[in-house]
Amino acid sequence: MGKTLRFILGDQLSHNISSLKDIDPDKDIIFMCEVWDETRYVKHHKKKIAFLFSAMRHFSNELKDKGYEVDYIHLDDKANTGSFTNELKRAVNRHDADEVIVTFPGEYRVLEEIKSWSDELGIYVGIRDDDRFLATREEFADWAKGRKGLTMEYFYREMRRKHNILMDANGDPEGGEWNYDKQNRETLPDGVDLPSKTMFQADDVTEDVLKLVEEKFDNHFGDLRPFNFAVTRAEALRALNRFIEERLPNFGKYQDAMKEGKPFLFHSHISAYLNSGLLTPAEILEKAEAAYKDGHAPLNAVEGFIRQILGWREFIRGMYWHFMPDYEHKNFFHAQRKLPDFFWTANTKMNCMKQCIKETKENAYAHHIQRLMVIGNFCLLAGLSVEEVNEWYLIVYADAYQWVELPNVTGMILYADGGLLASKPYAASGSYINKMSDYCKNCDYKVSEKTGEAACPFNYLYWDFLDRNEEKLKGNHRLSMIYKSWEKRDSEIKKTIRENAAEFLKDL
Ligand code: FAD
Ligand code: DLZ
Ligand code: SF4
Repeated sequence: MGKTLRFILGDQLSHNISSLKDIDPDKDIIFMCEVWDETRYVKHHKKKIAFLFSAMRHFSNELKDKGYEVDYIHLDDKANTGSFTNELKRAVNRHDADEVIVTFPGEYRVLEEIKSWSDELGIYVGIRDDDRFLATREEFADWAKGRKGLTMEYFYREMRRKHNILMDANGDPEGGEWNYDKQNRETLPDGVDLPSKTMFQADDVTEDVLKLVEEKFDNHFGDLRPFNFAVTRAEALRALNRFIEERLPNFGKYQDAMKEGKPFLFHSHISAYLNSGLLTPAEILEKAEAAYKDGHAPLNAVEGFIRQILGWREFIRGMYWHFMPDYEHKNFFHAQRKLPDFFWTANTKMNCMKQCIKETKENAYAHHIQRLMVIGNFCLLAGLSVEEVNEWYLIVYADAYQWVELPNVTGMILYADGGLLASKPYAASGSYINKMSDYCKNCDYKVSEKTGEAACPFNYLYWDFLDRNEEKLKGNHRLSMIYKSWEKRDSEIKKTIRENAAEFLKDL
C-alpha cells in the first residue's frame, strides 16, 4: 500500500477534523500549503492573511509535536506553484501517494477544484463531511423541502430540540419562550464598564508572518499592526473563556448597540477562530448553556448568543449550500452602482459610515449591527453593485469565507435573493442609527432633517429606495403600512426626496 495524503485547508485547523480521523501516523502524511491563489482571489485584509497563515503554521507545529509527519509549503518557498491543485500534485509525486483525503471545503469554488483532483492526479480522492457543523447539508435540505419560506427562527427551534439545548425537562424551551430578542435592544448608557478585549502577543512564528505580509501584501486593504489575534487553539479558548466570564452576561442587552470608539462592546469576537477551526460550535454552545445553568448569565443573554451560533450560523451555511451556485448571481433589484472610494478610505462625512469603516480597516472586525444596519443598510439604499459589495465584505473581515459572507450579504443586507433569506429588506432611515448609537451627534449631517443639504442621507435614501423599488416590494405584506404612509406623502415632498437622493447618488 502507498501513502495517504491528508490535506488540511487553511480554515480546517481542528485537531478532530474528519480528514484526520483514522490517520496512521506511521504511513500517512499531513499536507498544508500557503498559496497565492487563495490570497488573491480577493485581496484579503492584511490582518486576515496574517491571522490565517500564523494559525496554519502554529497548527502544523502542533501536529508535528503530536508525532505526525507534516509537509508544509510556505508562500515564499521557491518552488511553490501558487495553487492548491499544483501544490497537491507536487506533494503526491514527492511522497508517491496513492490516496488523498480532504474535508469538505467552505467554498463552492474550492469544492469544484477538489472534484477535479481525482482525474488530474489519477488517484482516489476522498471528500469527507465537515462534521464540525451541527446540521449536515442533507439535514438542511430535508428541513427545507416542501416549505414555502425558509425562516431562521423555525430552523433554530428544530436545532434546539434536536440537540437538546436550552430545553426544560418537559421538552419546552427554557423559560417558556424560544426567543428573548425583545429584551435585547438596549442602547449603551454612559458610564458602562466595558471589559478589555482579549489580546495576544505575537511570537516568533507570528512575527515571521507579519514580515511576510508587510513584504508581499502591502497593497492590500487594512492595518496590519497592531496585531493581537489568537493564533492557536489554546489562545482562542482563552478568548472564549473570557467572553463567557466577562461579556456574556451583558451580551443580550447590548447586542444591537453601537458606540463611537468602542468597536468590541459585549460581543464575543470569536468568529475568526470559529470559522478557521480553532474553536468548534459545539464546545461554545456547551459553555454558554453552562453559564446559564450555573446562574452566571441571564437567559436573554445566553439564548441570544446561542441563537447566533446554533441558529444563524448553521442556517446561513445551510442556505449557502442549498442555493449555490445560483445564489452567487442573484440581483433582485438590478443594483449596479460602483462601490464608492470611501469604503476603502473611510473618508466620508457620514459619521456612522466613517466610524464603522475605520474600525473595519483597523481591526478586520465590525460587529453585526455595524455590518448590517450601517454599512449594509447604506449598500442596500444606495443600490450598490451586488458583486462589488460581496467582494468588499469577503475582503475586509477576518472571519469572511464565502459560505458565511455570501448569504449575509446577498440575502440579509441586499435582499438580492428576492426574499429567500429575509422576509423583507433590512432598510432603515437615520433614526434607527441614531437610536442605537451615538454616531449622529458627531456627524456633519443632521439626523432630524429629512430633506435638504444638511439632512441625513439615510433619511431620503430610505424613502427613495422604497419608491424606486415599489413594483418589486409593494406586494410584501410586511411593507404595506410603510407604502401606505408613502402614498399619503405630499407630492412636493416626494419630489424633493427623489431629487435629494438623485443628487447624493450622482456625487457618490
Ligand atoms: P457575536 O456577536 O459575539 O456572535 C457570536 C457568533 O455568532 C459569531 O462569532 C458568529 O459565529 C455567529 N453569528 C452571528 N450572526 C451570524 C450570522 N448572521 N451569520 C453567521 N454567523 C453568525 N460572520 C462571519 O463569521 N463571517 C462573515 O463573513 C460574515 N459576514 C457578514 C456580513 C454581513 C453583511 C452581516 C450582516 C453579517 C456577517 N456576519 C459574518 C455575521 C456577524 O456579523 C459576525 O459573525 C459577527 O459580527 C462576528 O463577531 P463576533 O464573533 O463578535 O459575534
Ligand atoms: C483565506 C485563505 C488564504 C488567504 N490563504 C490560504 C492558503 O494559503 N492556504 C489555505 O489552505 N487556505 C487559505 N485560505 C483559506 C481558504 O481560502 C479556504 O480554505 C477555502 O476558501 C475553503 O473554505
Ligand atoms: Fe449616519 Fe445620518 Fe447619523 Fe450622520 S446623521 S451619523 S449619516 S445616521
